[in-house]
Amino acid sequence: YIIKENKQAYQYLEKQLKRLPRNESVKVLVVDDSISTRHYIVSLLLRHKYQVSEAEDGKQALEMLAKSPDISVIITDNEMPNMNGDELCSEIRRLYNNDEKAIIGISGADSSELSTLFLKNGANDYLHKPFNNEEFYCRLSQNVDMLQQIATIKRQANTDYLTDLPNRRYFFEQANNSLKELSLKKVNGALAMIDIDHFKSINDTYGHDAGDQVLKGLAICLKKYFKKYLVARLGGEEFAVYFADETPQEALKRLEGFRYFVENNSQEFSKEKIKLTISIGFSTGPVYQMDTLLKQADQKLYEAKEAGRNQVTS
Ligand code: GH3
Ligand code: MG
Ligand code: MG
Ligand code: MG
Ligand code: MG
Repeated sequence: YIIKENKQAYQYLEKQLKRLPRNESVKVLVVDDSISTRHYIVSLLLRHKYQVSEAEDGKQALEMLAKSPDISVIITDNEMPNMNGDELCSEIRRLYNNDEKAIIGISGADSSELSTLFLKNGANDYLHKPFNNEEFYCRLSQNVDMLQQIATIKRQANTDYLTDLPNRRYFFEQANNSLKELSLKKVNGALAMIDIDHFKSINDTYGHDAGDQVLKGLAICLKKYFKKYLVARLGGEEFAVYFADETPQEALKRLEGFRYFVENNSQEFSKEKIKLTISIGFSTGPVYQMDTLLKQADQKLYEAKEAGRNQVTS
């Protein structure tokens, strides 16, 4: 019996220990006008290694959120001067997405309507004072887990699995947003489509795994070479670079530099040196829709292929 109990205690401890390093990266903001309550909650959080900030009212809380965008959990009292907890909730929800920040309301007031009010105004959870410490930790860690799971799913939805580059979806979303901004300033964006030449024959000669390796290698080079810009894998052996704040001359110079680099640096796969070249289609102009810009770049890419590949066409 003792062994069994110890085993359970150990398992609990292990689980807690595994949590600790993760908690260290979670920033929690405690909002309460009562210093003693605030410090009690802060001490609970510190015991579990959370990063903690404090605010004594809603106004200060909003200022801290603006200053520290990485605060992901807000624990708030209800009755406070100037702005109540439920008002703070709706203000936070107006300013920040609810998949980025979790709010837990806490109050000692004896009203069953209060938890409803908190939840209606966008709180994720509610605790009645005095609360059980274990319940506090459970509710907190469930909310933290939820935020982390959403972040993981978002990252996966926006990333190409093979190369770890942004995928087509993310690329279109970001570039379209950027083009919208550029259209207001009457500034042109620019887009390059990059396609590996005769990639099919690389697969045929060295195998599909080698082909995958070449794609991964090229993605690493792209990321380094075009660090300042938005790079993505559009699909297959096609990549794209979006230039938001660059002259066409500079963009073309960099693209030509990259083409030259690829031609002169072979990729290695199980001791085989694989040579490859790329063709690039470039498009720019007063066009503020990605679809149109992409069609134009695709046309230029086609021309580069027709003209003998291994070149940049604009
Ligand atoms: P071109 O110079 O005209 O672009 O010729 P290409 O052979 O590069 O173009 P094509 O469109 O004929 O063939 C593209 C090939 O890319 C066919 C497909 O099997 C391969 N491919 C697409 N996605 C992947 C992938 O994720 N991994 C590997 N290994 N091959 C891929
Ligand atoms: Mg209060
Ligand atoms: Mg190709
Ligand atoms: Mg093709
Ligand atoms: Mg292609």
